[in-house]
Amino acid sequence: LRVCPGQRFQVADLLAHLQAAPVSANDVLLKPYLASWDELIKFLEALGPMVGLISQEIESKTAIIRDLAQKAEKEPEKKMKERKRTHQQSDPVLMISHNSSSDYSEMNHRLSFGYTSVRSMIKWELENGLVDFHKQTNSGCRTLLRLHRALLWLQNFLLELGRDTTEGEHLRSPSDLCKETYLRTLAHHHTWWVRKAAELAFLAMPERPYFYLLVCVETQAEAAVVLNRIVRAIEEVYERNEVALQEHGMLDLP
Ligand code: 1PW
Repeated sequence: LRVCPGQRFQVADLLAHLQAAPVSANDVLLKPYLASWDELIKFLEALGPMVGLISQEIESKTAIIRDLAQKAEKEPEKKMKERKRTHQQSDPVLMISHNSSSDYSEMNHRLSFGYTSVRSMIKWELENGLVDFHKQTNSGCRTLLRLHRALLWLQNFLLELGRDTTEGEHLRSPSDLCKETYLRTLAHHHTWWVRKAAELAFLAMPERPYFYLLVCVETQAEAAVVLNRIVRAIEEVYERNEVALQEHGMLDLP
């Protein structure tokens, strides 16, 4: 992946964050997940003032999860210290392993607390009664679900944009692809007014050459390679989150 000088959005950074997110067999680390969103927001902002305005909503969603994480940070540290103390008293073997900071069990303890990963967040919020299944709150879980739904739209859009059609075949405009994928995915979760605002934003979407510049390529074939790598990385993250949310009956949180 090429570096684009003087550009805020860097496709290599996006890919690095996306690839850093999957952890253990089925979990997603929240830090790189939210960092991926930071990069995706830069991408959206580059698409014009209307799209940028709408993507501010995404930014506020990432801020909600980061705030929750910050507030909960003290809590798990306290608990972990307690856990260490009890282990040290009862189990000399564990005591030794717990003294090494690179130890796996330490990492697993860390992973299972607070807002470290998607699954630890779900566990944490359920245990602390923070998830409301009947009315709207600002839980991390319902906020993640909003980001999750938006990610499916982005994944679909980038997939269509990266489709390398054989020569001579007509390439459809990003604006059309954006609208079509939006109606197929995220629009189902939006009110009439939000849908109209989104559709308005799509009208002002730039043409393909502009997208090529954004990901530092010159042809559709090159764009297809870059976009497919991004799409595959998004898919991995999306699938894991889909399963985690679904396992906890959280795909319809209000
Ligand atoms: C390329 C065209 C522009 C795309 C930019 C990103 C758009 C995706 C989000 C659109 C948000 C529009 C305004 C707010 C919508 C919220 O109602 C909705 N939020 C999301 C992220 O879908 C649901 O969140 P809520 O109201 O349940 O807190």
